[in-house]
Amino acid sequence: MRLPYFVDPAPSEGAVGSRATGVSDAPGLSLDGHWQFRLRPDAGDLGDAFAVEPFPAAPSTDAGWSELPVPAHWQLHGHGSPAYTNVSYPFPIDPPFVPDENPTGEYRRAFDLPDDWPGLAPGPQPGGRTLLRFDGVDSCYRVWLNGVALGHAKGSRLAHEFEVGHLLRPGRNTVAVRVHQWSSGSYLEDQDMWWLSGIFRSVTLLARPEPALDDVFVRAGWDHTTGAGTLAITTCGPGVRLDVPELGLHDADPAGPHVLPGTEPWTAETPRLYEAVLHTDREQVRLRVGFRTVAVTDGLLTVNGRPITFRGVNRHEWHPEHGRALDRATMLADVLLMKRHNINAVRTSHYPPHPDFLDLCDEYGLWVIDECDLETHGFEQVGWRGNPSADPRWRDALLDRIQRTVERDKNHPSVIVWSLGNESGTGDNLAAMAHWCRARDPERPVHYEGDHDSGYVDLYSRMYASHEEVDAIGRRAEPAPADPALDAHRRDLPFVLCEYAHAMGNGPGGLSEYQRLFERHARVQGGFVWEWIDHGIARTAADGRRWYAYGGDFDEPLHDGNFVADGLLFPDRTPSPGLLEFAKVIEPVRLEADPADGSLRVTNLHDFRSLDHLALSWRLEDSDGRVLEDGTLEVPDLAAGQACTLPLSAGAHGSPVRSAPAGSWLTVSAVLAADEPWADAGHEVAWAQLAAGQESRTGALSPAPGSARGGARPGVRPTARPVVDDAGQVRVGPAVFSATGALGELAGLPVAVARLDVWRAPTDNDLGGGEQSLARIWQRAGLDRLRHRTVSAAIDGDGFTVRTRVAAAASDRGLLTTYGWREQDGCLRLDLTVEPDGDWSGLALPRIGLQLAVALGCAEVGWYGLGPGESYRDSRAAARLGAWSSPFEALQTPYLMPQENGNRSQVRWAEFTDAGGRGLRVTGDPVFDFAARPWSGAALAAARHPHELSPDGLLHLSLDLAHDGLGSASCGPGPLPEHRLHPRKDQLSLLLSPV
Ligand code: IPT
Repeated sequence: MRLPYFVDPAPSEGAVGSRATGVSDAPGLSLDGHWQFRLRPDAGDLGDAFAVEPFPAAPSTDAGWSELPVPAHWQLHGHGSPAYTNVSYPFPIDPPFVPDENPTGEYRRAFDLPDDWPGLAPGPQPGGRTLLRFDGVDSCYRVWLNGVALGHAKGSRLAHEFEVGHLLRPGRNTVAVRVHQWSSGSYLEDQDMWWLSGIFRSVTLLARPEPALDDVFVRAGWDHTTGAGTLAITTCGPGVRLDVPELGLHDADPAGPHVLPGTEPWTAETPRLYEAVLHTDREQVRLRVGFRTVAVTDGLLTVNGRPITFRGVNRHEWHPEHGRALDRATMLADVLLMKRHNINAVRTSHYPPHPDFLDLCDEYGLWVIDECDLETHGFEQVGWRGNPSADPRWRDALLDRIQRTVERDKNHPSVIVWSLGNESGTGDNLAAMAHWCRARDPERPVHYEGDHDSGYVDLYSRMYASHEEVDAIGRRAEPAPADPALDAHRRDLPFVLCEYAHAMGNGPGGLSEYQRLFERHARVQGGFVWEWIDHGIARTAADGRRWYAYGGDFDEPLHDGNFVADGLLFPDRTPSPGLLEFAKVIEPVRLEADPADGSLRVTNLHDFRSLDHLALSWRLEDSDGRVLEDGTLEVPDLAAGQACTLPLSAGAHGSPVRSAPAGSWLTVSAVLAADEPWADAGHEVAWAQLAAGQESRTGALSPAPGSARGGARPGVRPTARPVVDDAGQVRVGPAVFSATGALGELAGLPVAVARLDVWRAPTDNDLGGGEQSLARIWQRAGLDRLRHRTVSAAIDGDGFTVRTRVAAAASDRGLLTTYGWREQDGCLRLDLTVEPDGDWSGLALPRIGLQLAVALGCAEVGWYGLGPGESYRDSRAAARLGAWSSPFEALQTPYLMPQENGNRSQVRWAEFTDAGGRGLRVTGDPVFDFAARPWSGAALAAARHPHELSPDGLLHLSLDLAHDGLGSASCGPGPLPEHRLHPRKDQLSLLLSPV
């Protein structure tokens, strides 16, 4: 029995061969807009009537019709609901079959063909074909024109064209499309993303003259030994001519090859494009040609003869309202955000993007690994039994997918690597895809991470490898595959991390350490952070607040929760702290100021570009952020990869580093000297800071004492001793304690909580790894449910000393805590000592600090320390020293799943004030970390979405000695050993005073 087309693994029927898209002057008609639509619950015997019968001009609601925009996903327009799974198929693994419950959307619309459409009107227009083009339909669809079935197709993110010229008539025509949510194609489209259906990219009618420039293949290389470009364009027939005016080519034979001395090469750093026109008597096609040669040479991936380093991201297409139906403005926003954050590469995980995105990558300059629309990850859950990658029945489908990818995108200079797909196990069909790729386009390497031994690929690729493993690979010391021939082949390949640093929630930590490995080992040619953007779906709460849904928010029976929210951008494209950290870590210029001799080391980390597009400036600020001195530095003439040292002397005062006042800080900044297409002059590309001044010998990034606003300084006034008042309360400076040591009032503010805390609301990374996760380990140790036992509370000379033992139920392990409270210069001083008691071996703490909750309607926070954004010990490169202020709410980072956030590090002092400017000041001796929230850590941990949190009237402060690292264990390694917070005897010293 013949399988229904949507179940048959065969790719498509009736569609013409795939081809590259160029900008043709032949007529086209967009069919985007409002279509009539109805959703049917299954794909059973539906018949052709909806497409064949004349249909009313307006949708007839009685038959279930309504309007739906094209392009769009029907689930985002009230028909059915989105569903999210990562690896699991949301239907039984029964290939190629899909359940009877198969939501099927029927689309139809009428359109009026322009009177002068070629082939229709009488007169001189030549005839030719007309193609009906679909740029993306999820997941399988059948097409009718004027009631005549044309064929069907699968491959959601791939283009298909159907020949319709013979069916068109003057005036009104109709087109109808039936789209099935589930098909055999769904087995090949198990990417980690929302299941969203429908016609989500454009539909266009394209006149194709005769002869037509239907497909062209531009090969534009660049010879780094001669500086000549080579241009050879394959076209579909004779009579095609080529103009590239800038290169002196007029009416040339496109086939060439044309050797063009003095051509400027295309690179992601210098995206030089040449306008070219191909023409026949009937058609002109505009192309933008970028000359570059990609090769794997001596074990390195090179472009134009030089090795490159990917500072990349994995990009899914996402918009919080439109899903994967992106407009050009959104694509441009992505490209600009990437360029402005020093990103130079994109892996189009895990399907070819909208074609406009690649045009933008060509234009603005991004290296692209263009990935085929293929993932069969769910078969892993059944031991890869039945995996289409290894089953001959699916070979045509897999080959069709890579062919449609390569054919569509082959003329983009930005595309330098083809990727066969993602997480599809391994098998002969993948190998066949690789062979086809190489035969069709020998000039681009082939990538596929799932080929662990790299037998049929040209790059050795791994995902989420630990720093240690990357280091071993960098040294070519990785374990060998069983087959020595494969080992020899793989050991000679360049290495990339196609995914690393899982940007889920707070994190990733450890980016700097990865970057150092990329710089240390030539073989390690960088990587692609997972991933670019959180795929949250915009929703509005009853109170009007906007929030972002993730898996489970649509009552899906099977889902993977917030694993879909793991990007460097929030869904509305606000950069997360992770993106700011990444931008800093991957700066293409490294500035390192040396306090010892007042010099600046400048390293040009570009792969191609000199520094002549940058301007260098410096600024000396005092500890209140006042600029004491500033100036510019001459930009050194450094070729890519070179470094030099500059003296930092400035102005009449000589070297700002050595002569500056104590507590001052120097910031050196590299900015764009002139406008670039992707950012204006003045945009900061790189910066460095260091402690200046006589007292700062180390230059370590920690604020020194000396701020005018720093409040108390030790030893200015004699200390007032604690007194016991009539009520038996102990008064210490601005504080009132109970006789048993509980702080009840501080600076006139009622205190609800003031005690040691070591817990944090688990981050996604703390939760990663299931039973092995840090959060589970901490929970098993009871760190989230510590009990406090007061051992003693006594006035002790100048101070009031409270000793407690802090421990969890059912455990004999504890923390001996001493709160040394005393008055100092009108402030309350706390020396908090913590000492582990019992067996803590192998256990790290989430944090150590004072939890302080006071009744203050906090409105504004100011501090001197690292900022302005949050920072953690293994994600702190982007934080700079300064005097910062922020509205209280803005200190919260709205991770889609609420979790620990907002920590400010290395803080000398902080002020928390209400609308009237009154409140609390905290000064560190020397420094502390803080987070300030309008809700408790427990409330933060319990909420599933940010809008569920409401202020409880208290200011909750975490005043911390330290935090555990963040790591990237939501998918990948946890914090590095040096970033773990193992308990040991430690002390935190703070001064608390009224503002
Ligand atoms: C990896 C996937 O390739 C990617 O699509 C995404 O799901 C990522 O994980 C996690 O967010 S695969 C995983 C088994 C490492």
